[in-house]
Amino acid sequence: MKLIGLFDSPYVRRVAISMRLQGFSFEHVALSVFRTQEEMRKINPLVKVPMLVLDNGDKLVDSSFILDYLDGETPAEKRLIPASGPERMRIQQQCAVALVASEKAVQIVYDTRQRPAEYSYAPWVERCTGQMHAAFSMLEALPEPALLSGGPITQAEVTTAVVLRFAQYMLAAEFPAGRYPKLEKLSAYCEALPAFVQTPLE
Ligand SMILES: N[C@@H](CCC(=O)N[C@@H](CS)C(=O)NCC(=O)O)C(=O)O
Repeated sequence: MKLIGLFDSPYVRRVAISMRLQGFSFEHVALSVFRTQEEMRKINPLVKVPMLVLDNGDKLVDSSFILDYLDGETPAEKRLIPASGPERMRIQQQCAVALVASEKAVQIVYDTRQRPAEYSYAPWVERCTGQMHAAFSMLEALPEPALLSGGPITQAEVTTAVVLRFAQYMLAAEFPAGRYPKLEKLSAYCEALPAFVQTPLE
C-alpha cells in the first residue's frame, strides 16, 4: 500500500500512526498538496490528503473512511474502533470532536498563511479559534483514558493526540503549557510510543 501526503497533515499522520499500530506496512509517498501540487495532481486529482493506494490500485480518500477500511482488514483485537457497541459510539464521538478541532485549526492556518495578508479576515479567524478551543475543551472534560492506566490504545487517543500536536505546532501562541493539562498528559504519553515517534510531524 502507498500512503500519500505529508505527516504535517493531522489526517495523514493519524492514518500512518494507526497503520503502524496495526502492523500494516506501507510506502510513504511524501508529496505536498501545496509545494508539489502538480506531481500530486497526477496521482490524486483531488489534491487532498491522505490518499491510500491499495495494492490492486484502488485509491481511498478521507482519513475516517481509510481508517474504517483498515479496521475491517485487521483482526478484531487490533481494531482501533470496535465494529459495534457502545465503545464504538464513544470512540467515534471523541474522534468527531477532535476532527472539528483539526478542521478549525487547518482553516486558521489556511486563512492566515495561504491567503495574502490583506485577504485574511479576522472575524473568521476569531470564530474558528473559538470553535477550535470549544472542541479541545470538550476533549479536556472527558474522563482520563484507560490507555493511561494500562488499557489499550484506540482511535480516540490516536486522533486526539495527533490533533493536539498539530494545533500546538501550527498555532503555538494558542497553546501555552497547562491550558489543556489532561490532553497534554495524553499527548506526552502517545508521542513517546514508537508508532508516533516513527511518524514525526516535522
Ligand atoms: N476530511 C478529510 C480532510 C483532509 C484534509 O483537509 N487534508 C488537507 C491537509 S491537512 C488537504 O488536503 N488540504 C488541501 C486542500 O484542502 O485543498 C480527511 O479526514 O481526510
